[in-house]
Amino acid sequence: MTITRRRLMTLAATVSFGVALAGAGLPQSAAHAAEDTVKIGLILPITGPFASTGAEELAGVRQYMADHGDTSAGKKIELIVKDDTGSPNETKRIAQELVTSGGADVLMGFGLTPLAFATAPIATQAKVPMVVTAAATSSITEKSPYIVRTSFATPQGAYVIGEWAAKNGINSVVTLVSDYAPGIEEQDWFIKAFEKGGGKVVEKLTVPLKNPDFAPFLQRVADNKPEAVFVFVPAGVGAQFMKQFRERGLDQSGIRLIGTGDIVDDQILNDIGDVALGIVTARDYTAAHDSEMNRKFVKDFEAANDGMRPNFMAVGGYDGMALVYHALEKTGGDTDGDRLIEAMKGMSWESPRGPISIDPETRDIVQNIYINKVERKDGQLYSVTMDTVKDVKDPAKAGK
Ligand code: VNL
Repeated sequence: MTITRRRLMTLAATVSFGVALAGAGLPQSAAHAAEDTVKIGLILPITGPFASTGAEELAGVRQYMADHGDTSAGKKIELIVKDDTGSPNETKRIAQELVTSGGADVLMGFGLTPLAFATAPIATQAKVPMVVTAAATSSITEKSPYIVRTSFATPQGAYVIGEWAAKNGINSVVTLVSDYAPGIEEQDWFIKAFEKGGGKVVEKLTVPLKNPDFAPFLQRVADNKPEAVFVFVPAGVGAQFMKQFRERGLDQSGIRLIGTGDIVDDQILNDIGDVALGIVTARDYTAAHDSEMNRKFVKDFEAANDGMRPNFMAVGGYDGMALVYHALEKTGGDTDGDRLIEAMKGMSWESPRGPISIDPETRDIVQNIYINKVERKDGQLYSVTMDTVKDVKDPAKAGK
């Protein structure tokens, strides 16, 4: 925003208005309502090992603004984009700066779980809504009453694919997951559902998150000869995993590959190539989702981003913006943190992934989970939906 004379005068008026109101014992939020700009501090890993997630998220946010304009409830939406490089200390430092000198009304983004964990106390202290559009560990939403999530909770997909595997003739599984909170949670919730359905887990493998060499772990999988291997690696890392999977001949071993959608995320699926054919995963979004809204979303997104296909991270960002726009409409443009959070609770809307809502008790997302199989469609690889489990609440919060 360029500081115009008018803007300076508005700011001065707002400040004195706020002080006067505080003195009169009236709510401070009126001061927020007087601002004509809503600042959204979007913190993402734009560079570093998880830059693919930053790129998808940012493009998703921008697509929402391209579709809906840059105002909501008469307020101009100003996006402040910051790169945390995927380092939790950076995320926290940037968030602190944004809510103090930066004047951010909303914090958004958070590409990985540790980045969201690090920032939660800032949201609480500043009473600023923190819209988590990527990071997926279940407990994130419990770390601050100001957190609302528009991505997914890892147990949603893990539980659904665990049930699916047990029901579809898979009896023995080795789990292989990235060794950090969402990976361990995926492993645990997959096992819970799979064992409940009568399946047996023969070995649990955890792989370092940073610079992973999958070879020794894939050797363990080959030695165990399970009927399937359940895999979780974060978005963007699947291509490297699949390369080693093929190099070690696991694609010829008869061991099936199952997981949550992260392993075959839509940005990298075509690069992975035919070795991905037949992989079955569970996730809240696939670019192949069959709806008019999604077909338009994919077409516009690809056109705006040099052919990059939207993945589940893009849709998390898109819906993060949708949530803020809708909440502002409900508060009449009031940016008071408590009012915005109240407005977000229970909100439901149509997303490119289908119908979604924010659980008013947990502030987490409730959504369909799609069981998808990688197929070739019009010359490209897609995760094509075979089955839908409707309105899935995070099983970790639903007493499962
Ligand atoms: C997380 C979960 C990150 C799933 C991911 O990709 C992902 C997380 C960066 O919560 O850290 O695909």
